[in-house]
Amino acid sequence: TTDMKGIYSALLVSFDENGNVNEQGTREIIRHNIDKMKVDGLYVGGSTGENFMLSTDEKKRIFEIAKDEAKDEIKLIAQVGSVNLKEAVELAKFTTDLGYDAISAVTPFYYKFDFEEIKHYYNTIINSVDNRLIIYSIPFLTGVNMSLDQFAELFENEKIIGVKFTAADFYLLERMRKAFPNKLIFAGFDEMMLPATVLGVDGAIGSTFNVNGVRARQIFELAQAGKIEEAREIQHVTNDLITDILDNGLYHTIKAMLEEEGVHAGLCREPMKKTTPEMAARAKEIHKKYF
Ligand code: NGF
Repeated sequence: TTDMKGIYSALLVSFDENGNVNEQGTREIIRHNIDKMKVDGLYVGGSTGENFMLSTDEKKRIFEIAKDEAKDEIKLIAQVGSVNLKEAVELAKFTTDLGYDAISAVTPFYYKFDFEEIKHYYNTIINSVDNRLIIYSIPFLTGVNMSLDQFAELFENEKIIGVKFTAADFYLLERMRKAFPNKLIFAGFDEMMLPATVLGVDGAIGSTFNVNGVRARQIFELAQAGKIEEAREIQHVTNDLITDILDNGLYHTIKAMLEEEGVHAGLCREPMKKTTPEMAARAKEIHKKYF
């Protein structure tokens, strides 16, 4: 599992005026992440990829584009989770055949699934393929909170190698680090990367790394080297940036900032709104302020 450690951008997808995937724009976002942000990998099909608003065919096409553009230059993780378990299994097989280094799956959401159902979901997905799985835990969007004991039960399956931990519960994070020294833990909140790194995460997966990947790596590496004050200074600048981004609209603003760099990151998918001229103008100011 050590091969999977590092900094991953949660990949954005470029959509055109009609809400269709813009393949060329998406390829440019991928190249920008590899060539300029110097990420170790991409997390494809996550929240940032607007995945839960897409059809199965669209998801497959994006997985294909990412693999075709990145080849073996970086690591690729495919988020295949879906409340439609048959779709999740189909995508797990599809991305494993494409050569994805690992798959990931969000906890099943919307219905109040009990833990036995959640466990069945994960084991069904990963036991259908010859691959490894990273749990995607994001309680603030899914409403699913799992305990230390429940994570331990999921981790009994050796093919479940880690978790993307998008939560601010640092007590649980510390307990997980101690309990599972050999599982991979990825920090999911970019604004809390420094404390998460101090607690020993193996890497981070973030939306803002699509534009702020260089600072993100600095925070991660400085903190790992024990240079906490230097790391804190960069986290401060980063969080000024993230506050401005969140205030103007998360994915819209990151996409509009990428446009400032000549990357055709495009629009968001409905029901998300189209980026307004005001939002684009503000994104331009934010870009100028931090880069
Ligand atoms: O965008 C979200 C959810 N979370 C991302 C990150 O966890 C990636 C995080 O970077 C992710 O969840 C995914 O794409 O699957 C935040 O955007 C960032 O910390 C700003 O709050 O809202």
